[in-house]
Amino acid sequence: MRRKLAAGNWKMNGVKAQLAELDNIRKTHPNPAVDVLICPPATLLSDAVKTVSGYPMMIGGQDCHTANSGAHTGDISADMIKDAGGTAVIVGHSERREDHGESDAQICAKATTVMENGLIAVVCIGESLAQREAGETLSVIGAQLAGSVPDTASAAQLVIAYEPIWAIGTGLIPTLEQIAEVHDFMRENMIQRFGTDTANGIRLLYGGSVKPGNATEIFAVSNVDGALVGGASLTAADFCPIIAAL
Ligand code: G2H
Repeated sequence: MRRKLAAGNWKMNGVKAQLAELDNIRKTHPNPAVDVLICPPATLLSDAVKTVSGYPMMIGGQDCHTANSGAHTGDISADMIKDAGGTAVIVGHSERREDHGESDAQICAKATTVMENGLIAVVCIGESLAQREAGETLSVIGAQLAGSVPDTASAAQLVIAYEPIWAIGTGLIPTLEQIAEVHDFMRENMIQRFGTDTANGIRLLYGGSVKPGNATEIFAVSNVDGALVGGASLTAADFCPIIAAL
């Protein structure tokens, strides 16, 4: 049985004062049956790990390099995230794909490094509005899964987040039927590639404008095992009801 996962992606938001909200999330974490992951900016990783120490919450990175160390100014490695106490890393978020031109092959290499370090890779995929309107959604998702998910993936170390680009931070969300179509497709794709046992253990998250007001209906969709939440993960007041909805 897959454990539900509520993952928060703080993006480039938060200085030390933001740790008070992490503490509030820790204190009011409403559902011990749900795994909770918060990915703060790298500057807060160590402090965030200390804040949740002893509590059933995970802290993770938002990106990493493909290498564990080296001459890569400004980058951070999976090894460093692990050393700081992180247990997961988001890779391939559409903002990384767009802002930094990351390709599926690079994302696959990053996910591989994350897994080799014993961490969970949260691999993000999703179509643009133009691709959806052109009827290309499932072919885009299929190509991104093939290109971004390593062959070495295991159920324990792989989470896939479906984040339609046009739903990110916009307040727009796909219809429940559209979410179901993509999530069912992703599950079947994973079954074809990794077999039923592994595929049925991989958690598939929906991401893009998840809020307390829409979480319950999204989480009722087949093959939705949780959410990757941006803006609404920044406060306990928003994030805890989302956790509770799982
Ligand atoms: C999608 C999501 C978090 P938001 O990027 O990954 O952000 O919930 O703000 O749309």
